[in-house]
Amino acid sequence: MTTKRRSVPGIRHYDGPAGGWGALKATAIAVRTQMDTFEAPATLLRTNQPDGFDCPGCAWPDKEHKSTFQFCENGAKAVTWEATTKRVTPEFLAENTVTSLREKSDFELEGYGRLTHPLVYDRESDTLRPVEWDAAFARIGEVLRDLNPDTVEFYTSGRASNEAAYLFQLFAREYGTNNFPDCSNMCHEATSVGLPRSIGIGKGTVSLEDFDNTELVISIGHNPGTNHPRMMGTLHELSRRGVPIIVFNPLKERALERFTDPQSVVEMATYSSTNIASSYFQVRAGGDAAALKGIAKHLLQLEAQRGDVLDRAFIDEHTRGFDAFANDIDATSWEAIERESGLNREQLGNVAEAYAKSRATIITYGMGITQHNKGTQNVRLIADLLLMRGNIGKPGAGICPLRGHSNVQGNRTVGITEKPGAPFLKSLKEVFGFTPPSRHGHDAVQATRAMIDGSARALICLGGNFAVAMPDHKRGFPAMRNLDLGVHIATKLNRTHLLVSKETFIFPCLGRTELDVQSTGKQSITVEDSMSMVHASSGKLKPASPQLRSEPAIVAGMARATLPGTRVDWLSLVADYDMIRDYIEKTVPGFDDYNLRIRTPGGFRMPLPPTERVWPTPEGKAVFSVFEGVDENASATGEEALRMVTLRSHDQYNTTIYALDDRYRGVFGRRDILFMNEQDMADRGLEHGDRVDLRTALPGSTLSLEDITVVAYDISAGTVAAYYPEANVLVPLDYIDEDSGTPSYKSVPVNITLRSKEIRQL
Ligand SMILES: Nc1nc2c(c(=O)[nH]1)N[C@H]1C(S)=C(S)[C@@H](COP(=O)(O)OP(=O)(O)OC[C@H]3O[C@@H](n4cnc5c(=O)[nH]c(N)nc54)[C@H](O)[C@@H]3O)O[C@H]1N2
Ligand SMILES: Nc1nc2c(c(=O)[nH]1)N[C@H]1C(S)=C(S)[C@@H](COP(=O)(O)OP(=O)(O)OC[C@H]3O[C@@H](n4cnc5c(=O)[nH]c(N)nc54)[C@H](O)[C@@H]3O)O[C@H]1N2
Ligand SMILES: [Mo]
Repeated sequence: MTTKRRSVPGIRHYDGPAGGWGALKATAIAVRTQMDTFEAPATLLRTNQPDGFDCPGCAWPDKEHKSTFQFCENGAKAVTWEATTKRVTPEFLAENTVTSLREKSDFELEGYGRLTHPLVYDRESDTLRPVEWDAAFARIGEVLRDLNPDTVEFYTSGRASNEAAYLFQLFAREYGTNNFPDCSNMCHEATSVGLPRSIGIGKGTVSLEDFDNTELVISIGHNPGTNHPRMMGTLHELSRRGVPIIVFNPLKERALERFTDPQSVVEMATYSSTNIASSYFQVRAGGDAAALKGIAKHLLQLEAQRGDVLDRAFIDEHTRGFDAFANDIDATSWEAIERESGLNREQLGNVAEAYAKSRATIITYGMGITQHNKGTQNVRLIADLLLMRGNIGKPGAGICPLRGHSNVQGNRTVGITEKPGAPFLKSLKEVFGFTPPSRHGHDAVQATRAMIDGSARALICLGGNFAVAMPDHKRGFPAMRNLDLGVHIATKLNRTHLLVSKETFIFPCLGRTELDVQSTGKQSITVEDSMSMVHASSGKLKPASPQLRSEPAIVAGMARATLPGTRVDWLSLVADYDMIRDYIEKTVPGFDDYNLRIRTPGGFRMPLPPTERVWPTPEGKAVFSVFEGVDENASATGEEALRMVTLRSHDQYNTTIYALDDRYRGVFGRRDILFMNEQDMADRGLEHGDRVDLRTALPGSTLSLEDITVVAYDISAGTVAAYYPEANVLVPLDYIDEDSGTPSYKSVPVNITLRSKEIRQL
């Protein structure tokens, strides 16, 4: 539909491909505004090189970590953001009260630059003041010793290294709790819960080589042009080889349509681009289960006609539960599938035909699948579809969850989990000599609930921006301020730090790009990427301030001050990270010869039994699931409700806002946007540029977001989209996937009311 539109400030149609010269220009701007231009080229060249540091941007792997510099605009932004020359000095903090800083936007807060000193909140002056490291540790120890360990929450954001995360869990478990809310709980928890039930392990099964051998990629609910830009090189190559790429996404995302590879001299020189998606299906938000069931249904019908579509031998030998799965698919009506997915039978049939033809298929997925109240079941349906044709454990095929933070998968591997298994606890006890608690702890939603009801008294954060990343700020923010103690290990100031508790400490830490020297010399840390490759990372830059300490050193400092009778030799561990890795090797399976193997370029792969068709499920087989019906759980109030998804812009890293543009979606200098389908707008009498209020359309909810501007966009009918974290105020805390606890950030029913026809001037 093309109606003539009013002009709205900051909104321009973006016609070009993704990538290309625009990406180079954006990188140059990031470097110019953040970094010492003298150091920038050398730093960027060390990203993801064998002797360099792991890019803090995303968890997409690198080809053997040996290739020459892989250009990635958003990787470069992540690096320049950390390697910025801007500083939050004690003078600055003396002049700006915490109350006044809370008035600033998230964008401004992080924009002040790197933290330089350990800080304590001084209530009298309402400022953050420098404090001596040891005095801070001693006070934290005193407070923690007085608290019941189960009233303390230990939050991890997925940028922490394996070494830091391992020490963090060791500290908390020796102290006495399994309260480990972590960013994974808001992200791929549905994968961590769903995949073990289906294939026995909560990780993806594909490697980069599988992409070289695949015949079909189905990409569901992720936006790689922004969030995993190095994946675009892979998709670009596949498309040029003629491998079909079928996309399911409610929004037309430019990078999934057309991409100019900045590594391609010819494309850059000729301003040409490559089409990425061979077919693009604008599924309704939350309609993926219906779509997947539609594909499975057509596949079963083809099998009935032809008999050669299912991999019968694989199903018989390697799986359980196929009949129940197939019966449910048979019983699901096309009418329900079409209604819920927003796609028709013919479209889904075409996907099934392409799938039936491919001898090796990969399905990739992201937050569009997991952040729903049937997220775990969505993940399992993807596995089911792959199992139908034996697409797990053979070259060129498999399941590929696109992880979030660069080491979120590694954090989980080394023990950041609120539900530790008995073997892990047993080995901790054997190796360290203390008895770790076995009662389950809190995940992110449970931790926030405990903070709200007052039963949690302290929050210790290894990175991240917990309060802002979580749903329902209206209840979450005051809960933070009600705590006895808040401790934040961070590189930059953010809103969670400023929601000061009775006592608050902020500890500035080294980032990935910086040199980490301990008493035995230079240290490397290790990380695990989305494809289970573990490798070393070593920063080279001079630290942002002489006061900075490494994350392992800070965790060890707190542990020593809290646990007078500790069984762990914290000082030796911090002196030489090889020793931390030796302990990881002794207590976590899969790290044999850890220190040796990370010294080979490219590192090593963690064990992935399903790739060899070994299924560590209780049944010893891969297990089909049954997704009852096709619907999300939500029963929206009101006929008119639309389903809101919350999105990342191109210029943001989670709650870190690099700049206010979202170039591929045609938004410049603002974020107060509601993307809307033109028919949905017309049905409600709304025009491009109208200002509206949103209300969460769930029974009993009073959540609202005021004054957001409607922008006509190519988005599926019934779906609207707004930016994260601004729209988190509309997400109820209890609106979660019950299986995994993941908040349903991608399917919040909302009602829209017109606020003003006047166009907001920027
Ligand atoms: N530059 C940059 N890189 C990042 C991040 C960042 O913020 N910035 N964040 C990191 C983290 S922690 C993560 S988890 C990943 C996130 O990476 P993604 O999974 O790509 O995350 P989102 O931006 O939330 O985008 C989800 C995509 O899903 C689509 N979508 C929404 N709802 C649905 C649905 O119901 N069905 C389908 N099929 N699609 C849907 C949206 O239109 C959008 O294109 O990226 C990581 N990398
Ligand atoms: N509505 C909505 N909400 C969401 C999502 C969504 O799609 N929609 N996505 C969810 C997802 S997938 C995730 S992963 C979470 C993200 O939640 P978090 O991981 O908690 O948030 P980040 O924004 O990544 O954290 C940014 C902060 O990390 C600190 N930091 C940066 N680098 C380092 C470092 O090297 N070390 C340390 N110690 N600190 C560092 C900086 O102080 C910075 O302010 O948000 C979730 N929230
Ligand atoms: Mo994430």
